[in-house]
Amino acid sequence: MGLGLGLGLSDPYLPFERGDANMDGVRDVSDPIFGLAYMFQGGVEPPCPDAVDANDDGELDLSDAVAMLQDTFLGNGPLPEPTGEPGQDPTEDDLSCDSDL
Ligand SMILES: [Ca+2]
Ligand SMILES: [Ca+2]
Ligand SMILES: [Ca+2]
Repeated sequence: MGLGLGLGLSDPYLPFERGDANMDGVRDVSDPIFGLAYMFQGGVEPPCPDAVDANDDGELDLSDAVAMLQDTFLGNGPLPEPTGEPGQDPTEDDLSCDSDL
């Protein structure tokens, strides 16, 4: 761990967009897939677990992937803030943008 490297990677207040599970700046089908892979297949740890918490209930589970899919394909959104552009989580829970779960 070199000093100055990875700046912001473990910042719990990193701005994020809810539902952008893989944090690539785009919300599409790859996000619920990313979330599901992490939750059920031991996939890559999300860079921002809070972004994966699509329904903002403080837990990562199947309902979050469902919420992402409904928002993306059925227009059932919007998801809880922050949406549209990266921001902070307005609600207190156990999730954050810290990469350590
Ligand atoms: Ca994405
Ligand atoms: Ca959730
Ligand atoms: Ca939250």
